[in-house]
Amino acid sequence: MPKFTVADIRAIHDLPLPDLLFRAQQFHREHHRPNEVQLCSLLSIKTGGCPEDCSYCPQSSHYDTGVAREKRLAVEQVVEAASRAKAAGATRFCMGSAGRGPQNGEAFESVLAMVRAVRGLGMEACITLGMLTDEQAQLLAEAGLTVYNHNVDTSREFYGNIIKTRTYDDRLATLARVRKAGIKVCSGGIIGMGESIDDRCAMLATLSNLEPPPESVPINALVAVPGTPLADRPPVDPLELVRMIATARILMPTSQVRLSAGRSGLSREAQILCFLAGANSFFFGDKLLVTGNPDVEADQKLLRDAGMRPAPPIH
Ligand code: SAM
Ligand code: DTB
Ligand code: SF4
Repeated sequence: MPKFTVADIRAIHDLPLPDLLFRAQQFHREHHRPNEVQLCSLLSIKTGGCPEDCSYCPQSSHYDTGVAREKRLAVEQVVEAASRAKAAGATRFCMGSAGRGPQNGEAFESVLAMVRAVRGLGMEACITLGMLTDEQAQLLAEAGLTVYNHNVDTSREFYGNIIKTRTYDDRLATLARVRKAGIKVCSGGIIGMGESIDDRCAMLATLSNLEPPPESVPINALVAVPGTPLADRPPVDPLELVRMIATARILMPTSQVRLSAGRSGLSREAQILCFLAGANSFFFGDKLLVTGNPDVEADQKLLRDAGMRPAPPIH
């Protein structure tokens, strides 16, 4: 028996917004510090030329988006970026690599060295490399990886409309391997791709019924990139993002819920509603993987004006 059915989740999601926010706040205040947000820094360690066909992704080689294929960064470049991020207040460093999954050999050794180096700086290390084998998950665990990001992205039913080169079960199998290796799980999804509200609730059902649920749940609003099949999707209504975050907070009270891609299109007020709804982290820095993010100065001012502060490192 699943803990939550899609109908249970839909009933929460559709509550009057004041009731939804109040319930989310109750869970949020019980398990988290409501005036703190964790600052995460994101770096693309290998950009572009990806063989997968994810319809939202500017890095897929199936679409002409102007994102060039680049060489993998050197370990020193990653250390430099992580040190800068740490000095600016980030406590988690997230590395993203375009591709279906990592190749064994020199490239994977270099990724392991990046993980060790980030951990050596005293930061949480997160990485997203696509599908993993058991052995790769084990090696990442041994290198000290804190958490692996692998999003389910949407509902099982809608998934085939967005990605044809792999299945929902492939995604779940990698998440199970990560768990088995003893690495924490970061998994969430994207709204604004043309999915229904029931698809969003079904995605939250998949995540919240995992045992245990992911420790970290990124909620992305689609960044519609010219050249991708989703280029013409209208922007997400910020109140729909607020509902999604609040529902995730209620279903997964102890997880970090992350306000991820799509902040550039949000007003300061909408972002503060997301924090009230239970988001307790965002990406800090002028760039996501290849698209833009709000300026660091603007984010610092937002936190100051709201009387909020960056969360200290968790040990
Ligand atoms: N290749 C790896 C994979 O697919 O697992 C890792 C990199 S991929 C860019 C990581 C996640 O970023 C995707 O699963 C998706 O949820 C999110 N993402 C990518 N492009 C996006 C976009 N245009 N808007 C919002 N989220 C996006
Ligand atoms: C996640 O859920 N969002 C981040 C991270 N995990 C790797 C990626 C967002 C990418 C946004 C579009 C881009 O810049 O490529
Ligand atoms: Fe490749 Fe990941 Fe982009 Fe999909 S989301 S095209 S797997 S980089």
